[in-house]
Amino acid sequence: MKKVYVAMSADIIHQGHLNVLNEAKKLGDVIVGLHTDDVIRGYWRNPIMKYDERKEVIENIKGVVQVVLQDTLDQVPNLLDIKPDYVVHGDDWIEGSQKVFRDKVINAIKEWGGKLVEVTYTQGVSISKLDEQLAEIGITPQKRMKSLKELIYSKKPVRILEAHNGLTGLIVEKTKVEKNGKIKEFDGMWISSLCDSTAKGKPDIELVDLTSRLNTINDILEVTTKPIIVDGDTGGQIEHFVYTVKTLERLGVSAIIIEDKTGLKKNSLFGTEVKQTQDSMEHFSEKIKAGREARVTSDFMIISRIESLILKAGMDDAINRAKAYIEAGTDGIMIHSKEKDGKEIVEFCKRYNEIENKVPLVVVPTSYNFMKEDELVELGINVIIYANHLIRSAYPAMVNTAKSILENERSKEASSNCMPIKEILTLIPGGM
Ligand code: SPV
Ligand code: MG
Repeated sequence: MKKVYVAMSADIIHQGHLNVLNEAKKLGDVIVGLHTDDVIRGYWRNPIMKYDERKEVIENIKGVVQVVLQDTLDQVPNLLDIKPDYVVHGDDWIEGSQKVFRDKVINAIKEWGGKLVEVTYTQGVSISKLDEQLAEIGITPQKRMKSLKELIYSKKPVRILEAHNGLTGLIVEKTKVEKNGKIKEFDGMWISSLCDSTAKGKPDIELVDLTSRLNTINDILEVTTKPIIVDGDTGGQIEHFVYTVKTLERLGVSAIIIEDKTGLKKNSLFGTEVKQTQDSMEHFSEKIKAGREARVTSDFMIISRIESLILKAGMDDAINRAKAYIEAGTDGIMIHSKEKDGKEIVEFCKRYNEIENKVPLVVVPTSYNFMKEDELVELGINVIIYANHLIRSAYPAMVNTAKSILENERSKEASSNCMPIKEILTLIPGGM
């Protein structure tokens, strides 16, 4: 029998996969190169089914004689090993980001006279489409809550973007780009105190109360499935904080981040320009402990945000606080900095990595925005939060439109910067 090689992720099996495997079967014994969980994470997201589960499914498909592990997107290392007579693939890789892998395969199999057979792509079904359909079905609070921890312990970086209403939640949920053969998207949402307050026309001073914040959170929960991290400001009084933890956990929020400040909270990006007071290490540790005791499951994460660098209390203070908060049982540390050169973040990370019982590390690179995700991951950072970028980009666009209407005494000029009426009408499905 001839050997036929088919590479796939097979995360959700659909008729497109069966079509490719059926065509492969006609040519000989089918060997499936099954992508490892890391490969799937590398080009997209956490697989829904783990490698062993996917392997069991594929092994039981008629015509498949063997499943081998494929630990790179590139098939060539396995092909050199197996030297199949045929490689079978969908014809969707002739153009686009997967083309480089196709070229490599053609080059490699030439050596032993192997042939590439391309099967017509099954229109209307794809894993990303099925994924969207699954998202439309929705998610339970428990499943959503757990998903952040699962991501943090399996993927680097976990990429989070600010959302302050249902629409921005949908943007975070759905926006995807394809780059170098990888699908990039955000892993979850940050409900920023700054953006939530700004969207309500209020200052970021813990003025917008929990009930009002919960309205925003609920709007986002209703139309999305990705994990949510809530900016909990200082967490307030310990006696109040325990209730906040219970409420958020019950709703299916994945984490709350509280900052070690006390008194009237001002936004950290003001730094020392305004009066801001750091909480004592001991009192804040008590708050963390109380929050931990209040939650029902350990799936809900309580993350401690250190303000020592913002308030110029020094690197030693920041590191000592990290150790104390870890001791108090925090599930993660967020280190904040408003320096543009990123140097203090680099230094903090180096020292933080030496802490033996360290927990996942979160950053908000608003000021040191020149640093790329790879660089931050290299420093040991697990979660990157883009904390305010949707509202900051929307506001100037809206002001320009308002000004244009005033200046021109009509909306014609402004319309070129607006989305077409047809698009706004159909943006949210179900309106017709
Ligand atoms: C927020 O987004 O509200 C934050 C992050 O707390 S920062 O504005 O940088 O302090
Ligand atoms: Mg905030």
